[in-house]
Amino acid sequence: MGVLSGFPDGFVVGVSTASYQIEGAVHEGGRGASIWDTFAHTPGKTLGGDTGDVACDHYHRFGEDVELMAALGVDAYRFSIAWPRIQPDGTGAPHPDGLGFYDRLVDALLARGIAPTPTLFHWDLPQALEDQGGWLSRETALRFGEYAGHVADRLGDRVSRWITLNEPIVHMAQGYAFGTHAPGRELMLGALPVAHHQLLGHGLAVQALGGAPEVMITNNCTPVQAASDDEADRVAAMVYDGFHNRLFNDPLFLGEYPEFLAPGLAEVVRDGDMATIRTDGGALGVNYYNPTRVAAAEGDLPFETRPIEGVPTTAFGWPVVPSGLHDLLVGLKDRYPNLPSVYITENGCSVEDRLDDQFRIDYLDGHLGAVRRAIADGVDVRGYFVWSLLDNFEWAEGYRQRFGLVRTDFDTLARTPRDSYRWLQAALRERG
Ligand code: IFM
Repeated sequence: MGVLSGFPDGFVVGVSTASYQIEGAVHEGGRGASIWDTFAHTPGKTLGGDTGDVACDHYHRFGEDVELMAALGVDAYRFSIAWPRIQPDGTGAPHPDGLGFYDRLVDALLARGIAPTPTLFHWDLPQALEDQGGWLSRETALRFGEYAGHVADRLGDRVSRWITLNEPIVHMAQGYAFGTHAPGRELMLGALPVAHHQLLGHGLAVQALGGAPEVMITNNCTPVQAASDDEADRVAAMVYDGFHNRLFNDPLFLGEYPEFLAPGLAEVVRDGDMATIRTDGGALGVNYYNPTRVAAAEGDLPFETRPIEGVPTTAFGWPVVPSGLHDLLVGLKDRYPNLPSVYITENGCSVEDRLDDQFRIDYLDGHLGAVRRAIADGVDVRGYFVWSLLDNFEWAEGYRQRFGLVRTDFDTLARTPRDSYRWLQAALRERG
């Protein structure tokens, strides 16, 4: 059976990227500074001092990248829009050059039969908004709603599938709690308001997108296992699940925060917010990479992660557990009977720098199989996007971790398709 057989008609297969990770051209087209420009240029924050100044130079080479996708045969492309290109200071009239860039990208995709699937926020917040508190401030949620409106006004006639924010848990935890990502704040539990303000921004963006057929937030989800049957480890696993998964899914589908986290959010939640956040219909974007094994700990946080033994690991050291994706999807459906349709908006792996990447082929094959089984078990999964089209700037890890179906030479910026690209191309051709 072909890897793409057995999926429902219309199942979308796509590839995924993000603005700061691929675009470069950080001083062109009127773009303002983002928190990632600031962070990456701060000594010691990224591996080898790498920055996104040039990245894959997609800003200038997007035509070549669209041709790569067309030749691959994908149905859709998930990219992100850099907010500082649209509003250099995070507020006010949209910059025509910023809108113009994404307008041309959308037209180029449509001309090749590829459905544009933009994400409005993939972590590159305008620095000017961070200077006023960033996502710790309610104002940023309001500004996000306005920004979404500007983008919708320009692209809404041609884009029908939208993603509001990417992985709010990762942005909150790494950006505001631990300081390992921009904006580099180390507030630990003081970062919690960032969760609410991002979710509120999502709800306001849904309103601004005014009835677009498919609007979703993309949550990074992980099935959580307790490291042992001990009561303390089981409690630690529940707490971890609460922070990582339920904090961002419960408000969407249950209209409330997990009970143990609600008191920490009481000060920032205002009347009407939960109704703005709650989703009826729409869709959910899920990014899945691996399950997480958790044990009790004594420290600032009551849990710590432990390695998952006995499975292969990616170049990043992440465990490869395709069945975790099936279990995650079925678990979401069990917890939320009103779960809308789901898109796997990211799944993929970093592999050492080589063109014969059988490891990635096996990874994708296994995870697509897990999605197929979840559909057979009743989860309404409508699509699957590989992370990523190209090797790109992997945040604090710089350019070392390579996630691309296509290799990027970061000296010449030449793109070279890998074996995994050819494998997916053949599967898409066979599917027809
Ligand atoms: O590169 C990231 C992406 O920006 C968000 N999800 C996880 C990917 C791999 O770490």
